Amino acid sequence: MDIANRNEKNPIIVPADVVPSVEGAVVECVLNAGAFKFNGRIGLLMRVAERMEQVEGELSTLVADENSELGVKVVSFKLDDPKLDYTDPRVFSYEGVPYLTTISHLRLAWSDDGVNFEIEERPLLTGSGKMETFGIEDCRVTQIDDTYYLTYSAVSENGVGVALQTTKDWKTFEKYGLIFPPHNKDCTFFEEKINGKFVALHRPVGADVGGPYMWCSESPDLIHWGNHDCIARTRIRQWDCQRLGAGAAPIKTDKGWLEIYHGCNDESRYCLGAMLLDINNPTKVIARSDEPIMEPIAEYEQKGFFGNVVFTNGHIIDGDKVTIYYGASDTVICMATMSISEILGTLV
Ligand code: MAN
Repeated sequence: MDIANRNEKNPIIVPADVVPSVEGAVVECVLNAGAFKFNGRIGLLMRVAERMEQVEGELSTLVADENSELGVKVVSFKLDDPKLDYTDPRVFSYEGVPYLTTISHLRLAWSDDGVNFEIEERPLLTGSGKMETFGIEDCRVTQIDDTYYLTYSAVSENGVGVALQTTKDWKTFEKYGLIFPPHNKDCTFFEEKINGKFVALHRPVGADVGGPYMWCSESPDLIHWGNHDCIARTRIRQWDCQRLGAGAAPIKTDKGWLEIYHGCNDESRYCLGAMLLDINNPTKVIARSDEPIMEPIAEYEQKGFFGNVVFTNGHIIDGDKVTIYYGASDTVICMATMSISEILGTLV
């Protein structure tokens, strides 16, 4: 059952609102934003996906290149070249070498009311180094005391891993590099240490045996991660049968940690559901959504760059209300509110 109250202004941020980061680039998608509070304002750390204007008969994309003045270089292929494998609008390969169709960076937007956002003109963080040549994506922002922990997908020809940076002022950043190597994404920290350790949910992908399952790991120092435990797997014939991954930081409730997560079925339809984790031992799943709590039903959630997607990695809590910022159809940013007690009531 879809229990989301969609904002009447949806979509609240669209690609045309965002100034491209380099001349000649087109912002194709603005999506999957981390959300946080700073100095009394609401911040979104958005994923902005760009490529150059497409030429007929060709497919071109951008790859980070520290030697070029713009920081990116254009790579193009002829669409009728048999070595090109292009069936998914998000990814393609040429002679077996993988590429993304767009390159993403992270950009800030600020708001006083949580609905109307002012978007910064320049990227905040762009891919850098050999683990981020295809860009950085889908950042979760977790605040513990006065530090913000930014966990995001670092994408390159080496694979997709999880990188970490921290900041206190949104101006200076400390880089930790990859904390989980490929393939891994959908990583969020809990908003407090548990038993004295940082705790993260993340999503490695088991090859042959195993799959894209949700794991929980802990660390004393953000560098060394251990006590790895697989806490939730895909469920055959259900809405999350193909893959699943954590959204933003788990919400502390008197019933346990409430995690809003995404799941996808064999038709690549992305929905949101929830799971409840034990308050002292978050590797223990107490309850989980049988049915999605949000499904792609609005037109902007069904049609776009990659349709039939609702995906969240950012929310703001206010008492019983959770405001969910979500990417719709991998194209635009939307918002919806839900009652936390109502979500808890749907779990079995
Ligand atoms: C998947 C999708 C894309 C994303 C790549 C790399 O194909 O989630 O949107 O760009 O993975 O992370």
